[in-house]
Amino acid sequence: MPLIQNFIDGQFVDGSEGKTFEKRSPLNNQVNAIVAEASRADVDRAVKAARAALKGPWGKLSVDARGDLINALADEMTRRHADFVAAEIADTGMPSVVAGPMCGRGAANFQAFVDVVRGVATECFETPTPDGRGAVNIAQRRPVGVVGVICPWNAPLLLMTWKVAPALACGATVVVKPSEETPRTAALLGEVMNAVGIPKGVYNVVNGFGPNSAGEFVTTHPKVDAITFTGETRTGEAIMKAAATGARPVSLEMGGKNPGIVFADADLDAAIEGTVRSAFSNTGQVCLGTERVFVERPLFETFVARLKAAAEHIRIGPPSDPGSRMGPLISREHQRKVLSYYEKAARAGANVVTGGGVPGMPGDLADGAWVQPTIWTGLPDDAAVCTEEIFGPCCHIFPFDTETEVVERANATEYGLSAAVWTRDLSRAHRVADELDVGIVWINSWFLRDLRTAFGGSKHSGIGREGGVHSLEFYTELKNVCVKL
Ligand code: NAD
Ligand code: 6OD
Repeated sequence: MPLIQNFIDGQFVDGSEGKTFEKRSPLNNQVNAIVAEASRADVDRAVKAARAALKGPWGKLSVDARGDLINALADEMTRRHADFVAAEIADTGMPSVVAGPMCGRGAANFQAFVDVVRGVATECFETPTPDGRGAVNIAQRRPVGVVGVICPWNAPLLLMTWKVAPALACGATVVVKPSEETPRTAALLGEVMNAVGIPKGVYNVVNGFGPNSAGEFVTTHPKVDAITFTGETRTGEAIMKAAATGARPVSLEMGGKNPGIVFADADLDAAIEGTVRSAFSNTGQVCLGTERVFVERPLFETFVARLKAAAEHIRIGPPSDPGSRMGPLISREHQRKVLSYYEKAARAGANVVTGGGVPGMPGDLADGAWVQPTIWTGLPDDAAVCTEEIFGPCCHIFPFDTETEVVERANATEYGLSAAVWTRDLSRAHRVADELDVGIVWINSWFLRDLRTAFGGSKHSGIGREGGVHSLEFYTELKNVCVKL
């Protein structure tokens, strides 16, 4: 049975209290790894190592030298792509068509932020002085310090490196707490860090859970200078409270209940293909997913029939089946949550267009966390399945009649992460995009990413923006140096 250890100060280590926990495969619910749980003392050691690295060789590297090392890391990740994919699949049960591109984003994240940091200009003002000689003000960007990185399980390597890459490119150091469900790729990245010579202490990984475990130990540690988090809104609120002690900055990327809006003039094939992805990709475990789909009335029946056919065409299966396009949910616990919404929808009187249960799976797969892709119609906007984030492969489709009405209904949620708008009328697309209370709007596309753009949510979906130069606002602090000439 593989043992997944913590990675502290460049070394793989067990928890100092000898505690471990089991990691189960979502495919069949069998234990497939033992994970060493970090104690408060281990987290303290990781934070001290990260702080020493800040002051040590890492802190002394020029931006270019640091960039060269990080690019070497990205190259080594690319060389070991298959190992990362295998690790991600072992933790999540994703088909390789899902895990492959997600893991590719690991290396891409590092390369993108090296480019950003190398290319960024610094602010400079010439200031008049009474003696006429003047002064210049130069804004220096200093690394924010030791960053606590708290990660979710739905796209483990992608989302972890989305934070670690800009932190390192900016010269900061990190203590990462991967999700208890997905410890493997964070550990593997430690191996790659050592292989390319990233100094010890720059990247640390501590395993465990949230409250009274590694998550809480990281976020309450007084020598963690900033905390970046991706996960549920409720967890983000707890982390923000922890960060209040010491007035430390937080960056929070949280939940969503995102709308897809399909106007009758949309390219129907593109809208169907995009909505299949936005509702069912990664078994619906994507924060940007569209669990609420609004379709203009003249297109409604056709759209529902086409999406039903497409959902029923998705091949569900284990990663060993090369034709599989949808894996299980992350765990039996998450399966219970998603199925509870499937039951709530049925009880509330939804029309179950397709799915609504568990697919029949052969052999020991029957014990896995499988659910059917599911589509509902007929519920009011305020039904629980239409307002609460389910994080499963499901969506409710509503008809709408006017642009004003659909914008109002799309905005009637506590979340504000993203939206997808499908129309051939670009003036309308711009008007609607302007009116939506979200951080990201895709027009005639979904999850089309450019890593230089601002990424984050409004309302309960997040605080702050990461991506491109926006990440620098979080991972660095400006120091103004005024030079009298
Ligand atoms: P989660 O909030 O349950 O857990 C996230 C991480 O926080 C885990 O590592 C967990 O151990 C840790 N944690 C839990 N309680 C903690 C505490 N009190 N203190 C410190 N750490 C704590 O989220 P999840 O279930 O892993 O991920 C799914 C959620 O993430 C969904 O809501 C999804 O929308 C959201 N998400 C958002 C984005 C985004 O970019 N906005 C991206 C991906 C996922
Ligand atoms: O693409 C990204 O950078 C990103 N943060 C994606 C988030 C996906 C959520 O599941």
